[in-house]
Amino acid sequence: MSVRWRVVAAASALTVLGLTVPAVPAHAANPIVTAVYTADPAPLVVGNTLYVYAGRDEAPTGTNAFVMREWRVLSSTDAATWTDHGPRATVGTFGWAGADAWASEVEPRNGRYYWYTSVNGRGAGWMDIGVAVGDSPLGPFTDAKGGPLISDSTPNSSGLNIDPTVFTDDDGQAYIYWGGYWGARAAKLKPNMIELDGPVLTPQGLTNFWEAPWMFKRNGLYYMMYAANDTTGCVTDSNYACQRYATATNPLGPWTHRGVVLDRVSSTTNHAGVVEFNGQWYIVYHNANAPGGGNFRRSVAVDRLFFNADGTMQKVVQTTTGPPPNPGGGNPGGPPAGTNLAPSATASTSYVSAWENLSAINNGGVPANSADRSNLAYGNWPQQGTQWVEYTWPSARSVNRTAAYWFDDGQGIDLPASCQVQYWTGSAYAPVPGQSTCGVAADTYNVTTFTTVSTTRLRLVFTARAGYSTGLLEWLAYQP
Ligand code: FUB
Repeated sequence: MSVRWRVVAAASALTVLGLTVPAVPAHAANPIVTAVYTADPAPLVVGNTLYVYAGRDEAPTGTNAFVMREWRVLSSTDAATWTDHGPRATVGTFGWAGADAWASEVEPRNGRYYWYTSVNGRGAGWMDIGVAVGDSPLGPFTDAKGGPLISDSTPNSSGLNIDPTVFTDDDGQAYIYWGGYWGARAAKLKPNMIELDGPVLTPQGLTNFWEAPWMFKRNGLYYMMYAANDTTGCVTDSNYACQRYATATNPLGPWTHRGVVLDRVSSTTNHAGVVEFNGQWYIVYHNANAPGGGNFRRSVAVDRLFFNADGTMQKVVQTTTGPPPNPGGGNPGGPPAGTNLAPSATASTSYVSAWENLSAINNGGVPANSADRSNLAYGNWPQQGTQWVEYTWPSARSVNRTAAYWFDDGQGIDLPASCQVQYWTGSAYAPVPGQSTCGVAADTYNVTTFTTVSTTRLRLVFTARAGYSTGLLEWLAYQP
C-alpha cells in the first residue's frame, strides 16, 4: 500500500483573530501537517474529535533560534487525517507578553477550555505561563487572567517556567506541572483554573527530567512523561532528548521512573503528549521530518502507543505513515481490540534468517501491509516446509485468541499454505481446543479464536507453500 494521501473536505472559512482563514486540509501521514511547521503538540479529545494544540515554528532556514508567535489548532475524527484550523491564540492574546509562543496545553472545565501557554512576558525574568480561555475547543480564546499564572516571581518556580501540563483528577482537583532546565514543578489549581491553590512543589522521582512534562491517568495509575537528555540510556548526544516516563499512585507523586517511551527524534527538542481516542492510545510528538525542516522548523507527528499488561508502556515505533484511520466503532486497519500478552512473552522459533528479526512479532508494530517491514520482519528463508514461532511466559497466562499478520516479501517469502495454534499442556504440545480457521490472508490480522487455555507456552505452527519460505510481521496473543 502506498502512503495514504487523503484530503479532508473541510473548506469552510473560519474567522480567526479578525482574519478570515480557511481550515487547511491535511493528509494522512507523518508529519501530519506540512504547509507550516508545527511544534510542542498537546492532544485533547472532545466528543468524537481529537484536537492537537501546537505552536508554529516560523524560523527562516538558517536561523538557529525559535521564532514562535502563535498557537494553532489541528483536529481529526480518525487520528489519521488532519485539518489545520490556523492560529487560535497568539502572543498578542496576552497583553503583558511580547514573544516566544512556546509549548501549551488545553484543559476543559465546566464547558470552558483553558489554554495554558509558555510565553515571554515583558516583565522581569524570561518565560511565564499564561492562561487563555474559550467556550469551544476552537475558541475564540482571550486572556483569562490579565497577567501570568506563573512567573519567575512565583515562590519555588522552575528555573525556566515553560511547558505546562494540566490534569484534572476524577474528584475534580486540577493539577499543573511545568518546568525546564531540569526543574520540574507542580501545584494544585483552584476550581477557577486561573490561580494556584497552595505552594509550588518539587516533584520527586522524575529521573533526569529536562522539560516538557505530560500527565495522564490510565487504569487508576498516574503517568508523567517528560523530555530527558541524559546519556545514560536516553540519548548519545545531550543536545537531543528522549521521552522518559514515571508512574505514581498519587497525582503529586512520589514518582517511580519506568524508562524511555520515545527515543530521540530527528529534532533536538523532544516534546510529546499522550491521549486515548476511540479505544486506541496515541502519542503526539514533533520531529524535523517535514521538507525543509530542522531544529527550529519542526513538525507534529502521531503514532500509536501500546501498553503492556502490567501498565508499562512499549517504546513508540516512529512511522512515516502515521496511524491507520480510527473513526471509532472498531479499529479498522489496526490490531483487534483487547489485551495483547505478546509483548510480555519471550519469543523463540524453529529458525530465523540471520538478517531478519524474531523480535518483530511482538514489538507492537502496526504493519501497513504484508510487505511492510518498517517495524522489522521475521522470516525463515531458505527453510521450507513446516516452521513455528512460540511465546513463553514465566507463569501461566489465559489466552483465547491470536492474530497473525503474515510477511510476504514478494521474493522467497510468501504467505503460508496453512497454520495451527498450539499450546503447552505441561507435558506436550497440543492444538488449542475449539480452534477457528487459522487464516493465511495477506495485509490483515488473521484472528484465530479458541476455548481459553491457561499455559506458559503458545506456539504458531505454519507450513509454507511449495517452493517458498514463510514469515510474520506480528503475532498477537490475547487474554480473554
Ligand atoms: O518550542 C519551544 C520549546 O522547545 C518548548 O517549550 C520545549 O518543550 C521545546 O520543545
